[in-house]
Amino acid sequence: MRQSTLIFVMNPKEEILLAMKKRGFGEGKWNGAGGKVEAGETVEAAAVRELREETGIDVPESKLESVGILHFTFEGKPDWNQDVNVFFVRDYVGPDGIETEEMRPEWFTLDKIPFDDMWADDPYWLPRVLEGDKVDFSFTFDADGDLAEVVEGYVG
Ligand code: 8WW
Repeated sequence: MRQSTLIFVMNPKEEILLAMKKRGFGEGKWNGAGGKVEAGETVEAAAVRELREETGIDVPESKLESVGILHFTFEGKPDWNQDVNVFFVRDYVGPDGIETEEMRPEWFTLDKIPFDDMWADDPYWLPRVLEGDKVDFSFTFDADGDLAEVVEGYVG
């Protein structure tokens, strides 16, 4: 399965950095930074790279906290199938994210996360991760692109 990354930055005020995707996969949705792991690259190196490319925020790998894995199956679009490795960066202090060609970042308080303009699976797992859980979920989108099945795996 193709490996991808997804990175959420939190600041000391407990705000979360989301970015509006301006083009490509997930266009029109708020999300963390993220993208495909390239050949010869570790998942952590890919996470640091995507965060920098998409928001201008530069963190060392040591700041990445692995918070779970999401398995996505798209019944209409098997090319989109992927495993997404999710990371948090907590207590980030530094420059705010900047708008890039791909994304427009914005800080959100945790009670104002715009789930209506995010991927349909995000309400299943993002609140859990924000509570400190590690997650393992499998999500299936049907041929119409609607979320059709949710299976929670076991995280020891
Ligand atoms: N939150 N897919 C990561 C990514 C990977 C490859 C290219 C972006 C989803 C969230 N993120 C993603 S993909 C994010 C671009 C999702 C299905 N539901 N929810």
